[in-house]
Amino acid sequence: MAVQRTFSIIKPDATNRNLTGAINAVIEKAGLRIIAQRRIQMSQAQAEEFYGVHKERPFFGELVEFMTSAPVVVQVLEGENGVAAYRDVMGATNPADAADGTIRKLFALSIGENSVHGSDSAENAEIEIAQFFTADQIVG
Ligand code: YYY
Ligand code: MG
Repeated sequence: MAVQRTFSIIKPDATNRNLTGAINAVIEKAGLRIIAQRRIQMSQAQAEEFYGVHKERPFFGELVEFMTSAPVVVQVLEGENGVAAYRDVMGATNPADAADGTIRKLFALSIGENSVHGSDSAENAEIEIAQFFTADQIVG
């Protein structure tokens, strides 16, 4: 597997608790490089577009409300097998199922307030990165 980029969001439950640096330390310890990063207030339209795949799910309204409730940190990460590597260090969606040492086990509050997003495929990583970053903002 080659070096690959993935898209990450540090979510409102984590920024509210001042955990950006602590989460970045776990990311970097896992061997992933943070090659772009910006703190933003996500708009309703941005959150609806970003999570569009989930729009028919019962939790969609709450998810959009949560993602727009406080600032988030959007990031591009790069590393060997980056998409899978970040999913591994994030841990399971529900922190109750997340392995020891993962970001969600360490920091997540619930299945909804689960501290981080990470792309689930290389194709989605490209789409998600392009929603928040231009090529010149990513310095690998
Ligand atoms: O990729 P990942 O974040 O691990 O989970 P997804 O299945 O893509 O769901 C996106 C997001 O939606 C999840 O991080 C929390 C929220 N969510 C929820 O609130 N309740 C669920 N039963 C499933 C997902
Ligand atoms: Mg997902």
